[in-house]
Amino acid sequence: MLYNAYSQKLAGSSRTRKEATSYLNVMVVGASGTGKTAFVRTFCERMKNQVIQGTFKESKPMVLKDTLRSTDELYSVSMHFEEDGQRTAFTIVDTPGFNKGFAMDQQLRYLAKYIDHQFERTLAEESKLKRDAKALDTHIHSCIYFLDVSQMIKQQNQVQGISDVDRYVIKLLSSRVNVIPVIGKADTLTILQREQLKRAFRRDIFDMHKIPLYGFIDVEDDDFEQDSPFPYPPPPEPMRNRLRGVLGAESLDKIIDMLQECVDEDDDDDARTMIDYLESMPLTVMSYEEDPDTGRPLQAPGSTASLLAIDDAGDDTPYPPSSPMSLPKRLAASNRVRSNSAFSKASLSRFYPWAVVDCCNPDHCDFEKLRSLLLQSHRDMLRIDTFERYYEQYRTDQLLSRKVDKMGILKSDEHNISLV
Ligand SMILES: Nc1nc2c(ncn2[C@@H]2O[C@H](COP(=O)(O)OP(=O)(O)O)[C@@H](O)[C@H]2O)c(=O)[nH]1
Ligand SMILES: [Mg+2]
Repeated sequence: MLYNAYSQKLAGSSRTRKEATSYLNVMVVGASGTGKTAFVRTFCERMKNQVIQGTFKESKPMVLKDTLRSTDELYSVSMHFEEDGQRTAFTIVDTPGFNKGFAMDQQLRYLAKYIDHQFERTLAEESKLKRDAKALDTHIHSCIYFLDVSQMIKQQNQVQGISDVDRYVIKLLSSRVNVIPVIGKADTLTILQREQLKRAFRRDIFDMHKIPLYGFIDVEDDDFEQDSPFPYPPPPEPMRNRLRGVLGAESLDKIIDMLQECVDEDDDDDARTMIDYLESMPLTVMSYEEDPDTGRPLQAPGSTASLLAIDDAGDDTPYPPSSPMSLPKRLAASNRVRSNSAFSKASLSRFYPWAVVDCCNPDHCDFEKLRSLLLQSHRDMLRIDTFERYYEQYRTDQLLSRKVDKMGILKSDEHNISLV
């Protein structure tokens, strides 16, 4: 084990004050227009009050301060913050959206190289006689993959499985990094559509293609039915708070069964955390609506108190759909809905004539779930997995290929000598 993140027990209690910072690097990938950059901006906006002063750094100036633009090159935003006594040095890397065809292959190769390059830095550091105890952990611990929902919802609103492109990319990335798939722009989807998309995705990934993304465990078929003296499968058993089959993928049910055993027998917290994730994956997220002039989160005018005053004043004059209403007036109208709801302190929102949807409200989408997954519940698992699974694999491959190269050189030297 190496420096910084690895020289201590990754999630151990033996940290000294100086070593208490954990590194977490996350990359955002997916097709163009799926909401990646808007998500990065929303994430940064959400975290800004927790960021330790002076630690917020963008690799490209103005990416967060300007209005939303299309992403033409990879950039990162880094910050240090503290949550529940845990200090995290967090970096989020945004990438250009995929184009179709030849360019996509090039983009993918570039991403794979970028991820490998971080492993190479560790390998080079490990090989030094005198290692740098302060070397940073730059591994990409997780890739948040934005599914191309436009390719999953076909005519007549029929939900299909994931697109070939998404499947191809997720498979490729899963050989290098922990892929966490998400569905962006959740505000544009009904509850039924979200459920259908989730089920279709799980069926494709877990049952049909068995792609080893984050949380996937290749559970051997225990052939219960074949061993059973009864000709029929057992009746569906209740699993935690749901029935078998609800998630839409048999293999996923089996993985959860196995994890549940770990919870029941060993009170395994990691298994419990993983079940919580698997039961709601792919998570749904959305991003705040921007002020078109400044790029800042759009806010309904007035405070909650004044909005309540509007309600109290009984100002509920109905606006005919065609009546021209200024943006502030429309927002105020939307906010009347909000002021009556339990979640009245929304600030990262999208405003519709019938409702205000809030990125951070768990009833509206899984944004907060994803945030706490990354920064708290799964943070150490992601780091350990990256090191023990992906880095070790990279290291073994590299050392083997170097050995083969060396043998090739020796062989050609022998050949040259015999020619002399
Ligand atoms: N309705 C809705 N639109 C969004 C959301 N996130 C992004 N958008 C819009 O989708 C378009 C593409 O977003 P962008 O973040 O640039 O996508 P990227 O190419 O994946 O980075 C922009 O017009 C955004 O305003 C969202 O959560 N809901
Ligand atoms: Mg973008």
